[in-house]
Amino acid sequence: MSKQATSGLWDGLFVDCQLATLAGEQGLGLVEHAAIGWKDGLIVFADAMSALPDAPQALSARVESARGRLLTPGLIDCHTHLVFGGDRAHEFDLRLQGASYEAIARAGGGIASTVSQTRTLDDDALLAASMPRARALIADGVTTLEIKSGYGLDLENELKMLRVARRVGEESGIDVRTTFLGAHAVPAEFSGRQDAYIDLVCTEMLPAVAKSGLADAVDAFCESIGFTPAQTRRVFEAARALGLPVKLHADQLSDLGGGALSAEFGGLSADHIEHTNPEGVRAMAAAGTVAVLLPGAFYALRDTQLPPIAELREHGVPMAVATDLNPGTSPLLSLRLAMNMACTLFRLTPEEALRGTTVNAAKALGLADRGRLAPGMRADFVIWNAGKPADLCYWIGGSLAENVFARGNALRRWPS
Ligand code: DI6
Ligand code: FE
Repeated sequence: MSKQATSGLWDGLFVDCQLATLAGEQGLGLVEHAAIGWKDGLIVFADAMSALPDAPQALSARVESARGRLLTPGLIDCHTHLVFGGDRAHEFDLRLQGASYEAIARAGGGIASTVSQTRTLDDDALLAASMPRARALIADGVTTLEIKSGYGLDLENELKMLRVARRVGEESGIDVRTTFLGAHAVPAEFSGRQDAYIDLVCTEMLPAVAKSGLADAVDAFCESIGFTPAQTRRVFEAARALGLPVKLHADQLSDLGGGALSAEFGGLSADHIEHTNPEGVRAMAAAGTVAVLLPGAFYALRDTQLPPIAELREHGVPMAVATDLNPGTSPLLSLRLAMNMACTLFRLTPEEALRGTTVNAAKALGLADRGRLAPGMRADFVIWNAGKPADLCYWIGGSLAENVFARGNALRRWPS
């Protein structure tokens, strides 16, 4: 066939599927006896087979039956610290012996320990350390991944982390969104000089990061062991002046008004929010700031303060779910397991958990071109060894993804 003759054909078509399109404002948008077709990395059809404009073989040279299996949008992990050196397994031991996360951090462990281990690695070594973690997430359905810096804490090492994060995307074939988290902790060389470090973040690091084009957003760790609301505000003002959107590690260990602070700056999200008060929830609702729930950290720290789920529902704040993959408080390598934990620990419904890793996670990253199965969206989708959406939350761990498509490219051989 000449190129001319094939140019109208779709690149691929699944028939006999059960689609969870997530296309509506609510619910899962289930379509049975459905088909999905794509071309040039975008979805061209996602609807009932009876609505196909022609016979499947006439629409695409590559057609496969999904034999009734479930297809969903590719999962979006909208909060990770996936790029880092070393690990902190010894802190796991210490916590089991009774030490608190805060006490370990104050004694020079915690984030500072990962900073030392990350600074020693060059770009290639840091990439090599990070890729297996990315592959683990992707193998069970992740097609968009947010990665934060924050273990470099000087310009050179923060830029290195952001470069490596971008390379994770290039090497793996999925989309990586990067976030500058220079205000994650005070580096040892600024010990006792928190404000001087924030000066550096605002006047030197942020402008250079913005100029590099390596960051899509800016985050801060607003916490008793992190930065104060006043310091966070300075970071947000500097980000705003540079045109970068913000998001926040908010109210995880204490109520510092982080939810409201993120909302005040039109934040994409406020993350953790276990201690966020009703005023903060209302501010988030008004600003359209997404609540990113991180049950992996809640679990690992054996936290007992639940995020204000009922209030978030009542005020219609969109809820996302992410792994918070990091070496200290959430060494969690499965977004589906985070969904299971969100149901079991936070009492989300499986439907809320799936909206939380698709359409609402896209919103938390400011992305309108994914998270749903509809014509014009990126052809990011997963075919699951499952027949219904609740299965994705029900099974604890393991891998259920049979194949993962990012921009129409299959992770595994396809057609199979
Ligand atoms: N995200 C973070 O950035 C901190 N906690 C969290 O949930 C600390 C991460 C770390 O301890 O390395
Ligand atoms: Fe985090």
